[in-house]
Amino acid sequence: MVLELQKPRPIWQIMFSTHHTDVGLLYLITSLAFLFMGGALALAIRAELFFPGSQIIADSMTFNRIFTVHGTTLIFLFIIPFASAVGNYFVPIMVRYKDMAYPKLNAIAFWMIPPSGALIWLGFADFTWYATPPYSIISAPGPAADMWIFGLKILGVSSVLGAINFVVTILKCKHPDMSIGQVPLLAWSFLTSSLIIIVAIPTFAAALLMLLTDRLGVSGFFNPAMGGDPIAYAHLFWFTFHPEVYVLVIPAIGMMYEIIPRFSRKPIFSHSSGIFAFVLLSVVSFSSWAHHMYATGMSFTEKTVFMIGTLAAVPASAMHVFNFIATMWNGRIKFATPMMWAVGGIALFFSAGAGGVVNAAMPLDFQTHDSYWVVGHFHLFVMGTIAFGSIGYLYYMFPYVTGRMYNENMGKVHFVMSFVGTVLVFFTQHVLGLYGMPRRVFDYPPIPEWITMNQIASVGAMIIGTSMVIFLINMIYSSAKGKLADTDDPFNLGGKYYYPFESKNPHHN
Ligand code: HEM
Ligand SMILES: [Cu+2]
Repeated sequence: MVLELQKPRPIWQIMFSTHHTDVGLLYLITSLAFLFMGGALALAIRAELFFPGSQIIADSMTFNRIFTVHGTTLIFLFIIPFASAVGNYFVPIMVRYKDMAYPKLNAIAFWMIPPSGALIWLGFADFTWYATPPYSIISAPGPAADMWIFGLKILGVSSVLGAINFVVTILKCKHPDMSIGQVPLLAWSFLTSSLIIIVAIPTFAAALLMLLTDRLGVSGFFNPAMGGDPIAYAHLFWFTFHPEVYVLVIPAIGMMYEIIPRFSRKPIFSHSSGIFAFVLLSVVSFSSWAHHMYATGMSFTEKTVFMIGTLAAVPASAMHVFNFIATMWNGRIKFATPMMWAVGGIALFFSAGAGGVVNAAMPLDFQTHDSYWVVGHFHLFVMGTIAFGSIGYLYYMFPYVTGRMYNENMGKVHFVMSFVGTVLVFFTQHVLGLYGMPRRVFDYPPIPEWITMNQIASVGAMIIGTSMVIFLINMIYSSAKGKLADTDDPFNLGGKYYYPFESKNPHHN
């Protein structure tokens, strides 16, 4: 295993490197920085909603800016770059190749992220992560809106470049002794999610360009005053972003596939069904985008088709859950920190999926649409599953990357607090939605139930926030001063039962 931080090197050597572990490290540090920045905005939102009326945020425009940048940051600047960090670090090792297929392209893809992050944060746009037209073309203030559009445009290019690199590395550079069916499931997760990116992102790239020319007044694709149609934007947006939610979740599941067998001290129950479920998910991810649009006046037949298309994702997701349970069954499970995060993530994945089925059922969606239910639904996925899998994997890779061990007790406290916090915030938001509270609101009337539930949610968010401080201290302190890890078996699991990282990748530049 490559131990990058064991021999301290000047930071510029890492910054100008194109070696996959260095680029991985850059992705990792950047994504974690954005995790904390986006998380701070979430706390501001929950603090504001603790009481009805205006508390700490001056007006609704500022509120809109905060939650637009919060969502954009956590999805595009934390979750996706975090997955790229793991992919860069481990995919070449897993397929037994010396680096990514195109190392320079890889570094370029990374270096697109800081400028887009700067555009998004300095602009502080206000039109939600969805850039809702016609507001976004007619009256969203520039340059904030234009900066957001450019930021997202660059991020899209970066994702596509990264995805091409993963596909070529896995399919073309894997060791000839290794069949594609033997490639570890984590690498398969990058292969399938990269293929989704390559198919889906160009549509959004086109939509962004149309949005921009609309804003400049030279076209009217989405501008009703010029004969355009805002619903067309919704189709283009969701054609990209419904599949994109699987781009977010698939690598997190891949990470769980590394953790669960290792800490159950058993091989994965079914490698081939894991592959099959990834492939199936990436195909059906395209059959459901219009479930975001039931309320836009589609015909009953169209709605029914998309409802069935959406439900097709359920068995594919369930296959992963069964695979995890069957792997743990009769295993000698060790509940170290990474395992706790992975198992907690699976439990929340299951709960979030159940909520998704409710949304997918078109008649029920008329009740939940644009309410806090939807906020609860997708946060259970993005926080409960994707962030949980990612953070679990971060603890898992920590000794391999730094050569030191994190503090196990702090890791467990971090997990327990985050789990309790996540349940408090996002289950409560589902209920708030059923009580009729609309999403994306700066203020709400003093209805007693609404106040109580908003307060429970805000307290949950504060618990998560506190646990993240513990996490930060643990990571920084342990990477410098933690006790040295036994890099053959840092978690004391005995033997090399399931251990994909045997090879060393030499630096070649
Ligand atoms: C893979 C993990 C998933 C993620 C990350 C995710 C994410 C999201 C997001 C971000 C939204 C809100 C979009 C917005 O309006 O801003 C959403 C809404 C929705 N999701 Fe999911 N989702 C996931 C899985 C599912 C599943 C498995 C189903 C169905 C079985 C589902 C069904 C829906 C539906 C129908 C809506 C629209 C609700 C509405 O606005 O009325 N989702 N999801
Ligand atoms: Cu969707």
